[in-house]
Amino acid sequence: MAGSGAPRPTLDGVPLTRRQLLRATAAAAIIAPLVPAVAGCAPGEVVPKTQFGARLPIPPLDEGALDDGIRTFRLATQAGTHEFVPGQPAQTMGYNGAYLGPTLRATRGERVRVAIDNRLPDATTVHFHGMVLPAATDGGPHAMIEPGASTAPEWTVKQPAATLWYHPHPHGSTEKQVGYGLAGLFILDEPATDGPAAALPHTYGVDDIPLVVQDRRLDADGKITFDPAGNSLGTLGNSIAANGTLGAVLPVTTDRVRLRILNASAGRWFKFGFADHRRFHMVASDGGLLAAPLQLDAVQLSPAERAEIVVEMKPGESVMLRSFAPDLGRVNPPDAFGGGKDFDVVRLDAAASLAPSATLPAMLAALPAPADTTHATARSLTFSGRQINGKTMDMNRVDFTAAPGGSEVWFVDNVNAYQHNLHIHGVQFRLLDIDGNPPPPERAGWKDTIPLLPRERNRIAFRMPPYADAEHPYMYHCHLLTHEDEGMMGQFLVEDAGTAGSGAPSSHQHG
Ligand SMILES: [Cu+2]
Repeated sequence: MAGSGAPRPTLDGVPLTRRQLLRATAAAAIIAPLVPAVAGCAPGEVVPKTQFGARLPIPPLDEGALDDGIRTFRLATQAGTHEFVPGQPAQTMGYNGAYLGPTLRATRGERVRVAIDNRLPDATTVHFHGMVLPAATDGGPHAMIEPGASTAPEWTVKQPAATLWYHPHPHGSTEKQVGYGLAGLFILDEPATDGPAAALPHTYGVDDIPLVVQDRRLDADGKITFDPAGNSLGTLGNSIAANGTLGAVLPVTTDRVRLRILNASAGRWFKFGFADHRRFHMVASDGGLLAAPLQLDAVQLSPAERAEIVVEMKPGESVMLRSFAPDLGRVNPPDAFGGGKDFDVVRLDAAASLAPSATLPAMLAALPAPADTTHATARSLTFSGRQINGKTMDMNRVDFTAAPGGSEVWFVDNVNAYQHNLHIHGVQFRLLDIDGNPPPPERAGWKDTIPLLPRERNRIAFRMPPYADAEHPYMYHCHLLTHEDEGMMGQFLVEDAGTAGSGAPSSHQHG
């Protein structure tokens, strides 16, 4: 494509003839842009006729302010309007803006505080997804912030550099609040500036690009709608937004660009790759850097998972970041539950000349072997319907207690014919095997969320958070937001030996 200008536009992935192109361009000028029409669109079917051209917005970078040595961020939830389709404002929610939120950024070892004002008419929480922190600051469903109220959780960052995120977690209404736009990235850095990460593209918004990808279910007026009963997975959208924009284009000015991709959808699986099948390097999973750059032609993400990838570009070329039909294991037929479709996400347009980037380092991080499982506490979790181990979430029931820093091995079974996934609060874990087989290399690093494909058993290992608290539980749940809202969640307490028991979180008091 280089040398012949931009690639030929396509509709439904079929290259257009010059005559069709002229006709399509003329039509687009009249009804521009081609609006995804819901009428006649099967549940979960993405309408592919998005025109690409809008510049990809970059969420503002917020490094907070030092207040008595504490890196302090301010987030205000608010209602607003946002135009997914130009001229068609949709009601939305955002942090410090109408839709999505700033990218927060802090360094390992720092004390951080997030001062939150809830300016919504509804109660909310702010959960720090992937953060290793005390349960009382984690922003789970017990940490409700009433309309007009404020809170300011603080903790010390004690984990490797990673791309984490924050989002609401009010029990029963997480899908709506995330779906209306409450989500943002939380980037952690290492204090050393000479480690392998220094050789990765790291200039925010220039060669280090946040990419919050969501399927949106827009109606004919461009408004956000929900369809939790439309599919076993819950709501599947008909349009793909990147940082809140349909058909976005990223101008690339360096010969390597890093994409920090978050699947912030309620229920959709993505399998990200490039339309020309070029290979790229994955450098980080949910909880931090992989041991070494991993060459791939696609990486699949279930809701809430992240991947950092580095892709090389040539001057003047364009390439589409595409989601290919995901591999859904025993899903049958394979195009059920959001499978079977390719669709375009963001187009990367390289400038005519590109600034040189550093070569990727051969090694990225000292990734320790997964925790010793010999003396671990073993637990079994069976995911079925909207229940874990036959139980629906009860805010007043603690499902188990564990020792601070205790070694755990969990056997996690999905007995359904459709997908679930698993997220655990307050920890980063490692995937040991899937049905007894080693995990794919893209899931062999630090994880806080893993897909649970139909009738698969995933085995994971981790250490419990080091923070004892007999009152505030951590959550574990399916991150398909409809499933979570409908009760596919449980909770555990991390307590010192001697105080451990079972019962409602409120029944435990420090002695
Ligand atoms: Cu689920």
